[in-house]
Amino acid sequence: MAALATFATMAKDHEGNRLHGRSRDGSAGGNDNRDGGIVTERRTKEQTKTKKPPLYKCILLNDDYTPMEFVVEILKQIFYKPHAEATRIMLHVHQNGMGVAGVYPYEIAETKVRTVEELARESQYPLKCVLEKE
Ligand code: TYC
Repeated sequence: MAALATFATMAKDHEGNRLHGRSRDGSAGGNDNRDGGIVTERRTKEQTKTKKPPLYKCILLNDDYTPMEFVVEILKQIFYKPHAEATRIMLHVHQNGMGVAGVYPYEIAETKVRTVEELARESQYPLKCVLEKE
């Protein structure tokens, strides 16, 4: 019995986290009670392998032809901005030449840029949207 307890104490999981022998309920995370009453529990915090992806700003550019209402609709429908914020961003772009519509991981940002320019082209507006790494 002592030998079994020692084994449980020394056991490591596939990430090298030490598993610890225990004889209580098993309510804590990472437990496995298939071992005749010995319950194991992680002592160390589980390592997170996922890194945050680099983020990219979708920047709307001003032009003289795209209607303000069209830009507001783009901000609402593609960038999920509420009406008041969409209007504020549109006016910022109109007055300052450019402005951030949203910030996303690369593939999402790239897809939004394509969608914006596709919708603009369909309506024959010159609206441009570009990416900038944060
Ligand atoms: N400047 C445009 C106008 O006066 C409006 C506009 C705003 C266009 C933002 C593009 O990204 C833009 N109709």
